[in-house]
Amino acid sequence: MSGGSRMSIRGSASVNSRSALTVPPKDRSVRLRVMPEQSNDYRVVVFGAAGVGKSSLVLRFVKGTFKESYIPTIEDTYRQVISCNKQVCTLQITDTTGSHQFPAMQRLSISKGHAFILTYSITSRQSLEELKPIYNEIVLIKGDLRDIPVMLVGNKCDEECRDVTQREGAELAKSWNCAFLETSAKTNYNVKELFQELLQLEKRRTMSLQLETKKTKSQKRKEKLKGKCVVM
Ligand SMILES: Nc1nc2c(ncn2[C@@H]2O[C@H](COP(=O)(O)OP(=O)(O)OP(=O)(O)O)[C@@H](O)[C@H]2O)c(=O)[nH]1
Ligand SMILES: [Mg+2]
Repeated sequence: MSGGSRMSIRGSASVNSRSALTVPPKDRSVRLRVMPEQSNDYRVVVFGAAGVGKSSLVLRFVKGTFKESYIPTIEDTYRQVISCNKQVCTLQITDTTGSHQFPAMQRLSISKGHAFILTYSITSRQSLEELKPIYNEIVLIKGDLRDIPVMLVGNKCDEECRDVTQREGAELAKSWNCAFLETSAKTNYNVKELFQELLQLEKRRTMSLQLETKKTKSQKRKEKLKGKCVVM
């Protein structure tokens, strides 16, 4: 497929750290400057077998769109501004490939990720099976998952030809000690909830999709003055 070799960056103000690797070797000082570790980034990684709807879920969440066509992904990164501990923070969503051709990329995404969305399609038992090695790899790399938000997601729940029951999904999630939701990127069912719940699972920071930043002193002063103004 023509889109098979695509590697793009989308979303407003999106930056893909991999793109920095293309800087010529003699420009190493520049490379260090363009890829600082952004401590206020919150990195969510979306995993799952090919065609389960990872890109569709992410695009539905980030852009509010849905396409019936299927273009396989290699890796895309999207960025959104959110609130973290009442400060502005960047939610970085990595939409990974469903093909198993890039294990090194998968390991890198796991080690850099703060939270994980493990997606299968409710129309394919095989896609649920394919999540198991990914989950094991996350456990291997991250160790204890108690402090790491993980969400098991059964997508395409608008489809009638179901191959995995809701109960089976919930039971697997229970055995993995993670949260579970069924979603539909097509009908926009539970998509925002998925990201909201994932952020709420983060116990080390207070995360919210809504921007609730602390007001600066000058903002507070302006608001106070506004309240005292009388239209003559
Ligand atoms: N009915 C239905 N179809 C969906 C849904 N989500 C995605 N699809 C369709 O499933 C196909 C694959 O969707 P993608 O989002 O590209 O799947 P993916 O998991 O990103 O696939 P890879 O990038 O190859 O790993 C597309 O034709 C989508 O239109 C959904 O919720 N319901
Ligand atoms: Mg994709």
